[in-house]
Amino acid sequence: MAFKKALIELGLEREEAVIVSGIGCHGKMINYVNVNGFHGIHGRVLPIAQGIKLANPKLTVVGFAGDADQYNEGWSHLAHAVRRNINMTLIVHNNMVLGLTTGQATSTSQPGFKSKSTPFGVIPPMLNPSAHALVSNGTFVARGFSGDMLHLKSLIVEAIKHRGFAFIDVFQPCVTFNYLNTYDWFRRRIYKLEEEGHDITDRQKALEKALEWGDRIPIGIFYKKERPIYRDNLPHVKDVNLTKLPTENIDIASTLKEMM
Ligand SMILES: Cc1ncc(C[n+]2csc(CCOP(=O)(O)OP(=O)(O)O)c2C)c(N)n1
Ligand SMILES: [Mg+2]
Repeated sequence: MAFKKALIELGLEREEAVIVSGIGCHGKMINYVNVNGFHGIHGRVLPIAQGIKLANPKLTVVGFAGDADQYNEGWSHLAHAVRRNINMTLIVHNNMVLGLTTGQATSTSQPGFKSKSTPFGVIPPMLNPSAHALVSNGTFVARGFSGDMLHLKSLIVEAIKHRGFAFIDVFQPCVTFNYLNTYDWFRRRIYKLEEEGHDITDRQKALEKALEWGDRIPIGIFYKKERPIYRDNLPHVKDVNLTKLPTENIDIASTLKEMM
């Protein structure tokens, strides 16, 4: 709903947006929003979404991934997408559990979380995606909560408007399998960065805030910075829509032969 409201607020027409999802409960986004969609494979939302944006820069591209999807299988893609700074948005539905496969632990599950895959409780510490995006030179790093839909909508609007790679980690409690990190659990801890005068241009402070976890957990924009997008440094294709290039005179027979 937050995403739909963001699209309406931005006045984007259906054919101007493409969403890409991975595999998991979150992957159903493709079926819930009536824009162009590509249901990808597990962990590979970013390669697909970045490819679409590189091929056709006119499109607004938004990737939707799950926490296992992006922070387990797709973890390394995140750092490289963040530093590459292709102009797109990634929204991660972080329910801190593998939902679709019925309740195993992910890399953002809390230590001690007992699940089918961790009967004695999760042993290692959690990964911190927002801090990871900040140290990987992210230009837009934010965190939202699905229990505050209008706040989340405003984050999505700002993310899509940002010229560069925008990343939003969204706490989206799984009411079926995550008995620890529930809506109530988050509501008791969450506070908004903008209500405490956080300076979104201060990277050190952003990192300090991103590392905060326990009785108080911040949501909002941690950090925002303008930096040339990937395409700006490719003068020969900077303003070219690759999907419009002629293909009639290209002979790929020799390339195909190499692969035989
Ligand atoms: C390559 C590959 N490995 C494993 C799976 C099995 N699988 C299906 S969904 C899923 C992850 C679901 O967890 P998450 O990404 O957190 O999404 P959620 O269901 O919680 O939204 C996995 C591992 C798969 N489909 N493909
Ligand atoms: Mg999940």
